[in-house]
Amino acid sequence: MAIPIISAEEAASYINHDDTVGFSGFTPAGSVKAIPVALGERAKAMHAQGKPFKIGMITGASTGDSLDGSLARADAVKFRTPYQSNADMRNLINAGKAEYFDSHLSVVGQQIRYGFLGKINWGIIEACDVTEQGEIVLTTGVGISPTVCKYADRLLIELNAYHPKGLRGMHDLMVVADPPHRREISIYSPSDRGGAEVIKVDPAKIAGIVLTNQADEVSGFSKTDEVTDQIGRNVADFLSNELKNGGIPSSFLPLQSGVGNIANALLAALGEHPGIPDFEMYTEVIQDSVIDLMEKGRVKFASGCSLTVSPEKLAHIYSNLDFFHKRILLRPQEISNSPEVARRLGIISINTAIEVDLFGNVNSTNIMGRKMMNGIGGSGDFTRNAYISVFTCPSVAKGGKISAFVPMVSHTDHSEHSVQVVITEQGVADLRAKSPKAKMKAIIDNCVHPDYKGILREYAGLAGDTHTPCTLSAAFGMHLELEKSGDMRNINWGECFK
Ligand code: 0RQ
Repeated sequence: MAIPIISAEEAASYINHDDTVGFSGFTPAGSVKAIPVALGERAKAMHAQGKPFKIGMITGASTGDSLDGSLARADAVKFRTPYQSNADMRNLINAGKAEYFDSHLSVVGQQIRYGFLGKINWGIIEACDVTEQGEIVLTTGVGISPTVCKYADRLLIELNAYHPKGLRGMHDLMVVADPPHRREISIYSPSDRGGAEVIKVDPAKIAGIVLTNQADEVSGFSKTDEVTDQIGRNVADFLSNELKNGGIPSSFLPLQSGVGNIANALLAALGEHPGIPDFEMYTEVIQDSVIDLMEKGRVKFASGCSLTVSPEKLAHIYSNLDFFHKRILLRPQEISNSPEVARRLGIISINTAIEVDLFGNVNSTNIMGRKMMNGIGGSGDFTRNAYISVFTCPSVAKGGKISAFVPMVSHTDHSEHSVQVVITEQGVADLRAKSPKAKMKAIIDNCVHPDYKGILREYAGLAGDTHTPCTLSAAFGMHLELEKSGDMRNINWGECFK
């Protein structure tokens, strides 16, 4: 039976108000593009007729503007999970117009299977190839696609000619069994394969194929600056010292690093550092910098969930597919971010904080404790299970008006029990085997911006001599000062400790 070729509009017409839809991709890589734009238009038309139209959106991680942007601008989102980074979606969420639940990325697949997210009516999946036998070859991002294909009632495929069919073989796909039948994931080094090259479904489940030819909506990175470059060098120096001191096995360990400019800068710094041997990555997002280091022989292998690279870099990969086939595997986020595998391999995790408190608790998600930025993403999957967990951030934000270091974080994503090392452009605070008071000293001495060292030392002196020095009336003093005067440097502790 041939699978019908349909238009994006026809595909969108199959989706009803209140449906829950699972989407392919991870970051803009592998996210669907044509159908969600048509879906946004359908929602607007329904709203114009006075009819409700909102869907539940389950994705791998963030997506491209065609998906998150189109549906947010059409006010077509009932709920959204697990991670987003689109400005319109963020505004919708922070305006209280879409229920957003932030989740560790490794658990999304199992939450679908356990039924925690309700029934999945539709799966919309981007592929570079679909056979009449129902074999689906994914593109640049895997995300939750294997589970969605298995658990959604029906599927719609965007067959995107932009991506070559030769991508087949770059994916390592599996859906793990659920308790009490789950067995170990048989990955003992980043390049081990445990699963299949394709997703296999009953072709009758596919309601239609929409033909597209569109690049992933990956935006480029802004140029690194002196601060991000210095953070990168500090991370590289720290890891090189650990190697010298025997804190890390001499063969080195697989690396996980987050996304964004800091991650890009620190990978470049690691690549340049003579004390860092050639290394492997067991991470979720493979960025441009990883590809550059692969070509220099510095990165030997990268296991990830997505190939989130600029269009130029992707074109380069596609014209050298044989080279990259041997060096890249893309896996479902349940596997790329697996706590079991992260702990077995002993990965070094490096993620970014929005704010950190004097004891090493990290806020990565909520500005001033209440406005959602992106979500926790995979940072918790790796941090909690790393051999060494590192958090990086610039020591100040907004031109110095905000200190990244505060007496108490306004929201906690990673607790002091999981955060081992904090690194800014100022230096490195190694929090391992330290009491809260010793952590406080290490952070103020090594990571805090000079403008805030005196301010935080004064707080520490006033906060009491308990196990975890803290005065509740003053713990959010710097946040309150920011709201009052727009600059944390104006804090007057005398008023807070009255
Ligand atoms: O805003 O650009 O308007 O000035 O927050 O900060 O320094 O540009 O950092 O883009 O790397 O994002 C934690 C959000 C950092 C990200 C976070 C302002 C600052 C700026 C962004 P402006 P930067 P980044 C792999 C792992 C969680 C998920 C994760 C993230 C903006 O890294 O989402 O780790 N992490 N996933 O000015 C107010 C503060 C602030 C502040 C910074 N204290 N108060 N604003 N900003 N600190 C990826 C996946 O899981 C897919």
